[in-house]
Amino acid sequence: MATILDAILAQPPHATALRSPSGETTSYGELAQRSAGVATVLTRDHGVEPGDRVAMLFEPGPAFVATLLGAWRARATVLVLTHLHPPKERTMLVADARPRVIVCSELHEAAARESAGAVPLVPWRTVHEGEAAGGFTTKAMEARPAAHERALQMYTSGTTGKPKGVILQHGQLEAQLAALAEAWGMSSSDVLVHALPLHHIHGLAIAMLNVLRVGGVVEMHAAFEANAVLQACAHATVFMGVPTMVARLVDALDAMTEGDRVAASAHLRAMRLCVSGSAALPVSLGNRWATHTGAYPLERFGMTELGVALTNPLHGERVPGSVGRPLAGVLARVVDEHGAAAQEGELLIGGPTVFEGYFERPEANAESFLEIGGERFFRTGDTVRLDDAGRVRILGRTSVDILKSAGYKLSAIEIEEALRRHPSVRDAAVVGLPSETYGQIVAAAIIGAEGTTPTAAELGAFLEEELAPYKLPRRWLFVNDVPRNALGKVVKPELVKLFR
Ligand code: MCA
Ligand code: AMP
Repeated sequence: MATILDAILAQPPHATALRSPSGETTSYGELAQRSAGVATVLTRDHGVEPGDRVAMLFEPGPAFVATLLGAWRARATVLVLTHLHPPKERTMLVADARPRVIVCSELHEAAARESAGAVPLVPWRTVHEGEAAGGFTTKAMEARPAAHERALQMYTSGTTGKPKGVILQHGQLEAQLAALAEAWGMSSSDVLVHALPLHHIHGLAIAMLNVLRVGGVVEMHAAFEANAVLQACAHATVFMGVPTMVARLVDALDAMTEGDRVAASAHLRAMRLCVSGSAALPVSLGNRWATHTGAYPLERFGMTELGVALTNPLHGERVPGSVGRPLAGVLARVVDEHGAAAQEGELLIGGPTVFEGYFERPEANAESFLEIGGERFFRTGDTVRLDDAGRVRILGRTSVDILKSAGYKLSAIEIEEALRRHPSVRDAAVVGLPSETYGQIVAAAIIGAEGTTPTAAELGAFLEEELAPYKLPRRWLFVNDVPRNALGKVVKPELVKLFR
């Protein structure tokens, strides 16, 4: 089986792969050349062996993509770090993954150094110097990972305090993107406006690699900015985003003068595909988007562990509030609490797109998979309902401790544990409050330690050092106690009501 790396390296060398919003381009040939340089430096100068993990910290752009492809040419497993994390969180991921090296851009060298511990750094400039020093080794030019080798280790929050490393093999990633390409009609004529973060599978694979795999153009934005994205849509065919981005785009369209809005709407109408995913798209928001663009967004369901598993059709009826049907090759089952087939219950996914397992988490791996009819199924933790036509509607998570805010999956437990590390906090309980724009907003109820009066400003500042900004509570409640059941466990649905 060919891998995504094979597909990208097989694109016509002169064709444009990447474009910056200001119009600088990088060709597939340049990516091939640069990634061979990265592979040479990693293997020759840093002893990276097949199966090693390589971490990377870059801003979006050609060096990011060349490093990803170069690490794959060295047959390493890639861990994408982000500048959005505070040093403590990055350090924790590095400690868990134990990469052989961290490759970093000049911009993020200080941040990478802060999180590296004893792990050697490979600053981007040394890749240039190393390339110049020795040329490319034949080994780096020719090496290719096999389908069963590990491609990515991506961290996702779970029902424990510590994020888990999701291991995706090259074959699994290829199976995910091959099915997507077929369902969404991806081709080398596609131009994607890309403004998603790259440390999650949505931005990295579902959007970016999906387009590069078929020889299209990715316009990479450093961050999401609604007006810049709308401008870029004038010369693009595809946009993919989370519902919060859809909300920001619709707000920006509403705020335009009529002339500007008519022009922006015309560009959006000319695009062939606008996808919303990572969290539920409110139907009212989907309808507002359709009013401006002439089409309801194509909503689909995905997970870090699976890529996209279910989708509405490219052509044909997109049912608001539904995430559609399984992609080709994806096996979907709905089971009740006893594991029996049901119309409503937990969604299980099997087939070649399902990840290998969590990195060094035997217990999580034992709990996460079920065998049905000789087939391995992953327990998604999502409660769903099947309609008579076989379409799936997501009803919510089976655990109240998993939140989705602005498309990011968050663990309430992780945020609570961080809060409890503050000396003025005796106990903390975190819940998600419903929000049209963000899906859920993080809210924290705090029980202060005796003799203290913690404030939101103080706890917010403390948490900024501990957790990514998108995990920080936006609402606070200072209480003597929280609703609990007879066993003393917090009753979170009752706690949510106290924030109203
Ligand atoms: C920002 N704000 C928020 C939140 N985020 N308020 C409440 N909850 C939030 N989560 C507020 C800020 O307080 C601020 O308000 C204003 O919004 C702007 O903040 P800023 O930090 O600039 O926000 P942003 O940078 O514009 O971020 C919004 C975003 C970002 C671009 C939507 O969250 C994002 O990139 N999300 C994508 C996450 C993602 O890629 N998930 C995929 C995971 P004020 O102005 O009042 O100060 S993979 C996955 O889920 C699976 C596989 C799948 O299916 O795809
Ligand atoms: P992540 O771990 O960040 O990959 O998030 C995966 C989770 O996002 C899924 O288990 C769902 O709970 C949620 N999700 C993704 N797409 C959708 C969607 N279209 N509608 C509702 N929830 C979604």
